[in-house]
Amino acid sequence: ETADVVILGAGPAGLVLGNLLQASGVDCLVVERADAAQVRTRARAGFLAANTVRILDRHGLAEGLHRRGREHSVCEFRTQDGRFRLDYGSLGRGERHTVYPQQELVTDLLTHYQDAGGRISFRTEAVAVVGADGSRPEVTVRDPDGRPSRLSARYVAGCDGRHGAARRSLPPGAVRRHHLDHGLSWLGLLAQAPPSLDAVGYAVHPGGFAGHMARTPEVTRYYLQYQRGQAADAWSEQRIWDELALRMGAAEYGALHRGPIVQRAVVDLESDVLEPLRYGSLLLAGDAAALLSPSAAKGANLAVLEAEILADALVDDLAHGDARGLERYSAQCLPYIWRAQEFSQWMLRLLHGPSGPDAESLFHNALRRARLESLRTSRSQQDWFAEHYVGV
Ligand code: RFL
Repeated sequence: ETADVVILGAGPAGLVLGNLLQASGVDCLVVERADAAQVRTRARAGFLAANTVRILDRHGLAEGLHRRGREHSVCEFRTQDGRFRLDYGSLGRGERHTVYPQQELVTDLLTHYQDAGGRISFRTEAVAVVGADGSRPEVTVRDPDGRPSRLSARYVAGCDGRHGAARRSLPPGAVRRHHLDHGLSWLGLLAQAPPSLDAVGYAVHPGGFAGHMARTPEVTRYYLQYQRGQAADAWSEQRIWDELALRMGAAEYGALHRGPIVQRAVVDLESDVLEPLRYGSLLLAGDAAALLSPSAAKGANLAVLEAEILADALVDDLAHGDARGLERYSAQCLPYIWRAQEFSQWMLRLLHGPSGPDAESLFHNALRRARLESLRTSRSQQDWFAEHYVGV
């Protein structure tokens, strides 16, 4: 089989790219390892930035999120010094989040793509990209029966995440990987329970960070800072709820709405950026291009932004013979990625402190307290926060 653009991965990056290419008449094929049902139900992100919604609007891909998503604009910090709220929707640029579960966005994108005649092969795993240094790259794949075959393309878009075939196919030294392991882990939870507060909740507690994020009226995401290496099922549901209640100050601020934990996964907090985001005819977008710690909810938003930039560049080249957009692609995306990394890192340091009783830990914790205090009291700090929190 052949296509002008073979897209690896049907996540937000791959499906936005597929939709935009399809709408411009560029011949493309999406190759996805999982089956369609898995793609439609994988719960992950949920907070879409205003710019992400503008991009999806521009291409007629936002109908579902306008119908079923909910606007969100308040976050609450809970610390040993008390709690405070930031109505970030009326600070900074006055932008809000749209809360829309990622699997619903992916489902909308997939439906739209297939209705427009877009081609996608599910249960087909990309094994490697070969010949990316030339003008006729190929993707070796294993079809649903495990049979190997080859797809040839003019360009391959690596949208297959951090463990995908695109990253694995980069020859040593071709691309630089900037990498930071934050040494922290979160237990990410989905609870079958309504949200416990009408805000994003960030609890900074001596026992560790805890987070609360609305998803739908029936399902809420929580995070608990968790010991690195500990199995996801090490804690009972009772222990999880008790720990969430403790760190979030439920005794003082109101009980949490408890319910069955329907999903749990350990996330080791790591960040990386590949530079450049291109190796010959292989282009990277989304988590394949850069991994962000989930502290500031930037990953899915960057994926959509990069997919739009990449689609424009590919259309310019394939439909109009103008390769300048592709030459600029990496340099155009990297400043957005690094700014998102910087803010995510700032959030991480706001939310976590070293736990030891040694002088250095105490110093860092005092700094963190000062940082929170300045966020609570300084209008210019709040404007800065709001601008970066909702922006990409
Ligand atoms: P995805 O969504 O991981 O999609 C990649 C797709 O590629 C497929 N694949 C392959 N297909 C063929 N051959 C192979 N060899 C393949 N290897 C992989 C996979 O099956 C999959 O379908 O990447 P994409 O499109 O780059 O999108 C990135 C986002 O999904 C990611 O950044 C966010 O989910 C990160 N993230 C969050 N981002 C936000 O903006 N806001 C949030 O609130 C937020 N919360 C989160 C998150 C990520 C989380 N996890 C699980 C890492 C919460 C969590 C718990």
